[in-house]
Amino acid sequence: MTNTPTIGSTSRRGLLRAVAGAGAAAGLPGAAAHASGNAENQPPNLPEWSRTLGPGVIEEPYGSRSRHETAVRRYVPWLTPDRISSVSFTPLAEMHGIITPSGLHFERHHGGVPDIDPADYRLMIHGMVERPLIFTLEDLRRLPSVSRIHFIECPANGGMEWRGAQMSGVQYTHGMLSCSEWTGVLLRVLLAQTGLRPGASWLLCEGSDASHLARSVPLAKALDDAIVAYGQNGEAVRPQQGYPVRLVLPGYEGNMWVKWLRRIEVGDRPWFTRWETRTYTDLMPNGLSRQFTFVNEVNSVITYPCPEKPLRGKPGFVEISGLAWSGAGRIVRVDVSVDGGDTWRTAELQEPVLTKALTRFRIPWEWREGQVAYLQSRAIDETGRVQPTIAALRKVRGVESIYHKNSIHTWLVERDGTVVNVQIDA
Ligand SMILES: Nc1nc2c(c(=O)[nH]1)N[C@H]1C(S)=C(S)[C@@H](COP(=O)(O)O)O[C@H]1N2
Ligand SMILES: [Mo]
Repeated sequence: MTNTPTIGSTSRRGLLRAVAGAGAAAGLPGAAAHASGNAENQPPNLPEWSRTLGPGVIEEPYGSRSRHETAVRRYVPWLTPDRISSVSFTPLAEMHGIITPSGLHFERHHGGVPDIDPADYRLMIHGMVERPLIFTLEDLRRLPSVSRIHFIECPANGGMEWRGAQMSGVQYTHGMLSCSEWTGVLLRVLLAQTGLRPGASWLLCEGSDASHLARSVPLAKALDDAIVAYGQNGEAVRPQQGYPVRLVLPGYEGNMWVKWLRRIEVGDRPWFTRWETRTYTDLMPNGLSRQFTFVNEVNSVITYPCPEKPLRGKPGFVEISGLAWSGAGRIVRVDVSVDGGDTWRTAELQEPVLTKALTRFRIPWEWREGQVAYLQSRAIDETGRVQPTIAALRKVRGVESIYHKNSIHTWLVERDGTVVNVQIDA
């Protein structure tokens, strides 16, 4: 700060500052950059970090992000009280593109994270099969593999908002949502090895963590696109995501993606485990519970602007951006409204647009000084499903539910650019 830069004279600095000042008057982007940080490190000066040698490569065998990014975190202390039932949220407002970095993947553990030595790992497939088999991790890795990009969403995402807007950020309203490239063996390849006995129609998939989470999966899904995955974003699946092996059920609710997968039993009917009788059911207005809501239906949310990323009173050009997804297939269209759903414009979908994967959308907007806006996005998937309004969803589902809330979300942009979570009840 006090040392004078050796390159870039004071007079040249003065000149360029003046030009930048003119830019600010003309409303050029970047003109405001001088307002923050240490001016000594900013053009036309050579920054301090360019005048000494940085650390080399040997100190860090496994890379980490910039120390200036450590505020971007999934762990939310006030929402993660204990080990037995813990949860963390992906900070969606900070995400670029469609891939969730593995260190920011949301977590949901019912019995904590087991520490599994891959040498001890076994996957047993038994029940109504011709040849019961036990696979080691090596066995799995010898088999033909696939790498596919899919989202996983806990169906409790937004579950606190059935009666009204509560959470003050997209991390809390939608952050039990992540998207990774998963690598592994298609489950149908394993079932081809064990063979299936006549009448086989359901699978029980069980985890080896202390919760022994177990879910009944229709055989048709297992033979379609289910993956027994050992890879996540180019490396081994993370411990929190099921190391060494998890089940990937593209488009199906997150709780069925069994982590630390130990056992697959083939049968001819669902098992009605406590996870599918007591837990993951949807209480309907008539008092009955809907069971086996497998697919996460079409959904979307705007991630910029949002409560964590307000407009801070700076009027002008804004690229509205967000994420859309559907457990039923590809996203084909996303419409965006800035007036609470009175008028809509169609957003651009960013390539790649993949089936059962997060899809990023973008649309330009001019935010006028002091303009109050109600931002909404409405996604449509290739099966023709359209994201419902919260009022339409409540009409069918009531307000007693927790799971599978996929209604259109509203962010209120206030006159000063602050962004607030609200609901429009019509
Ligand atoms: N074995 C096991 N599998 C599990 C769970 C668990 O607690 N144990 N949690 C489930 C739930 S409720 C969800 S939403 C997802 C979360 O996956 P993630 O932690 O990789 O995000 O894993 C599912 N699979
Ligand atoms: Mo979940």
